[in-house]
Amino acid sequence: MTERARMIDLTIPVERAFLIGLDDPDDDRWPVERSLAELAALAETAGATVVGRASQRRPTADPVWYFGKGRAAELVDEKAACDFNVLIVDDELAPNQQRSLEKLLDCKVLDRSALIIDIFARHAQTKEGRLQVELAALEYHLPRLTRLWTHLSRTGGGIGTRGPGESQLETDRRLIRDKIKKVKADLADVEKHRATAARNRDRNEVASVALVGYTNAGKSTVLNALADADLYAADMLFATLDPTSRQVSLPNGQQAVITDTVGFINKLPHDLVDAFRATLEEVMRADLLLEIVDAADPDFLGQQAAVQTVLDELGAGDKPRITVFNKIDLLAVKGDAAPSTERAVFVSAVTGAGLHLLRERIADALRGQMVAVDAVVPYGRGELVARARTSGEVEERYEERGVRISGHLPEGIAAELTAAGRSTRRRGAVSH
Ligand SMILES: Nc1nc2c(ncn2[C@@H]2O[C@H](COP(=O)(O)OP(=O)(O)OP(=O)(O)O)[C@@H](O)[C@H]2O)c(=O)[nH]1
Ligand SMILES: [Mg+2]
Repeated sequence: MTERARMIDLTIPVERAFLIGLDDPDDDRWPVERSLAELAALAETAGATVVGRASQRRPTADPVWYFGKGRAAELVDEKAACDFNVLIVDDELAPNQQRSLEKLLDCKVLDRSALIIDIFARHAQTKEGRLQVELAALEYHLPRLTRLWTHLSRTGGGIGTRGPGESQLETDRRLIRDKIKKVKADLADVEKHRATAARNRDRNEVASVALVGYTNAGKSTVLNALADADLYAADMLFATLDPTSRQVSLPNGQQAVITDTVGFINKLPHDLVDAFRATLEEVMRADLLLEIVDAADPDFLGQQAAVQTVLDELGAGDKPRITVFNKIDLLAVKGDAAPSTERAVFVSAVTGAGLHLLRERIADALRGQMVAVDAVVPYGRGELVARARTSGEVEERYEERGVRISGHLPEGIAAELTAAGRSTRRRGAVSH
């Protein structure tokens, strides 16, 4: 059992890492140096020390050696020169590529996906987050069991290592599959509870806004600034994993719930996207997305493309969206050089510049999704009037029959108001 537990523990001790990546001549979006710089940041977040890096110009990976065979062989000399004890590859490796590199270099070989899953495992706080990461780790390791579990078949078979017609490896795979089933069932349980909470929120008719964006773009800092909150924000990758919501007052008096969650990254492992799908989908049900972009990052366009890829994968690529170019305090060109538009706002979450305009744009965008109402609510329904006041943009006038509410509201509460108005009229008609 302890052996098994260790198998799925991705914790990396302090290690001397050497990074390698492909310099794809057809990809001008992510130059290899930038991708390796990001991989170095990931490696350091996971606790490794980066001691060197190398790239080879080729469009696709060699099916056996990742680099070409000759260039891969040179890594042996590089290992001797900088004394690395782990090789980290910038793309997801097939199990056989990983094996051949491990044999060649006689050290551990990790890929980008394993690294990202490791960081997620370190940062997951909630039960749901931990289950999601565990699921991703199990799914990721299932096809790679041959390498990880070799010590179990080291005895080379024999009595007690085989079930009827079943090798040890197959038994191990079955155990992992059983574990996956169990984690999925536990997750489904946790998610059911969250879905109920979400439905209750929907019934409250408070508009919901979700923050999305590349990791470290400043999502948590923006939410802190908008909501005067104190969420964990840090100059590190994947500081936030679990969704956190805060209520924010907009300039028109409307309230909105803004949710911050996990950031995206280039080549985000599919196993993670799948495992986090349920949480992310809840976020994606929001009325509006705020895409936070680190305007001071030289790769912000590539980051936006990576974010778009994940949003498309989640089926949220076309959702109403405001693009928030953050960190303008770090730009050389200050001030109004790039004027904000209806769907793009320039802010600094640190200095507060542009935040008022952002609040107004959020209110405008939410108003665009509301319907016009003009209804008289009976005086006995004060609770409905109070909800209308914070759900949208309305005027209240006190009339003889009740409170006249006119303006714009989300569809659900608008329908309730109209129904309440009608029922008074009906009651009135009967009594006459
Ligand atoms: N100079 C400057 N730094 C900022 C600004 N907004 C955020 N930061 C910094 O950027 C770093 C990342 O901010 P976070 O808010 O943690 O970013 P995030 O998008 O939530 O990141 P993850 O949760 O890790 O995906 C922190 O060090 C922030 O202080 C800004 O407007 N200007
Ligand atoms: Mg964050």
